[in-house]
Amino acid sequence: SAHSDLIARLPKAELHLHIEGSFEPELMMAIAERNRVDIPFKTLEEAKAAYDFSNLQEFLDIYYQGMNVLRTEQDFHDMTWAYLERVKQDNVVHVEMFFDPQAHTERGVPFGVVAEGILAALKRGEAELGITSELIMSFLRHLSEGAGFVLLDESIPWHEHFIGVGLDSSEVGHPPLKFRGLFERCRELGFKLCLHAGEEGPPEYVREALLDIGADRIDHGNRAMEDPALIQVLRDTQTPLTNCPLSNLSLCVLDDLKKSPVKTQLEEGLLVCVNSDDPAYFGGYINQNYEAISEALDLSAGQIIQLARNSFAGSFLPEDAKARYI
Ligand code: ES4
Ligand code: ZN
Repeated sequence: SAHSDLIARLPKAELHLHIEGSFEPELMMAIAERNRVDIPFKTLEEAKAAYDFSNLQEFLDIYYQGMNVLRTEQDFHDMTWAYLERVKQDNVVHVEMFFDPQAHTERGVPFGVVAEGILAALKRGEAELGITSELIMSFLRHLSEGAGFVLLDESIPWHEHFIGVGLDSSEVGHPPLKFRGLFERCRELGFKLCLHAGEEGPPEYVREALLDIGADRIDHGNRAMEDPALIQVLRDTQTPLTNCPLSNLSLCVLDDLKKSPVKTQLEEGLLVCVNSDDPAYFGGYINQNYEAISEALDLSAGQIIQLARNSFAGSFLPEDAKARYI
C-alpha cells in the first residue's frame, strides 16, 4: 500500500497482544506431536478453515482448545519466542503482553510452568533481539471474582514479574463491576489495570472500567464512541485505547474496516494505538494491522506516525524511555 515503507520502518510498541493468541498452527501441531496430545485438525488448511468466526465466543472456544497442547515450560517458551522473532521483523521494539493463566491452571498446568516459560523467552528477547517487554496477567471474566482472587494469591511469588492485570474473555454479561473488589486489591498491590471493554459490550462497560474501576488502559473501547460524554472523559484523561483492526474484522465487531473508529479517535484527540490482539487467529501481525487500517481509512503519513507515537505514550515504559520514541 501507499504507506508500506513508512509502516515497516516505524519503531512500534505492541500493547494489546494475548501471547496464547500468537500460537501459530504449525507450532501447535509440532507441540501436539511432542506432547502426544490430540488436536482437531491435521493440516494447516484445516486449521485456517476453522478460523472463521462470527463473534467473540466462537473465537474463544477455538482459542482455549488450541492452547490445550501447551504443557511444559519449554512449550510456553517456544510460543513466546516465536512471537518475538516474528515481530522483530515488524520493528516492534517494546511489547506489553497479556497471558491467561486460568486457561492453563484450570487444566492442571501449574502457574509457575506458564510464567517461567514465558519469562525465559522475554528475557532472551531483550538480550538477543533488543525487544523490551512487560507482562500483564489477565483474569478470565467468564469465571468468578473469587477465582480471580485465587489466581492473584497463587501468583504472589511472581508479582514482581508483571506490571499489571487485565480482564478478558467473554464480555457481554460479565461487566467490569463484577470484579470491583479484585481490581481494588490489584490497584493496592501497585498493578496497572487494563480492561477489555466495549469490544462487544455496551458503552456502559467502558464507563464502569474507566470511572468505577479506574482503568489505566481500555482494550478495544470501540463502543465508547456511542457516548459523547465518555469520549470527553477519554480525551480529558488521555486514557490509552488499544485498537485491534483485524481482530474487529475477524470477530465481526465491524463488517467493514471503513467503519473503524480509529480515524475519528485520532481526530478527536484520543490516545488510540493499533495492535494485533491474537495474530495467529486474525490474519496478521502488527504491521498488517497498520496496513489494513491505513488503507481502509486513507490515513495520512502524519496519522500513521501519530499511531506509533501513541503506542509509546500509552505504554508503561518509564518517561525517559518514552521520550526517546515520542
Ligand atoms: C480476546 Cl479478542 C479478545 N477479546 C476478549 N478476550 C480475549 N482473549 C483473547 N483474545
Ligand atoms: Zn484482546
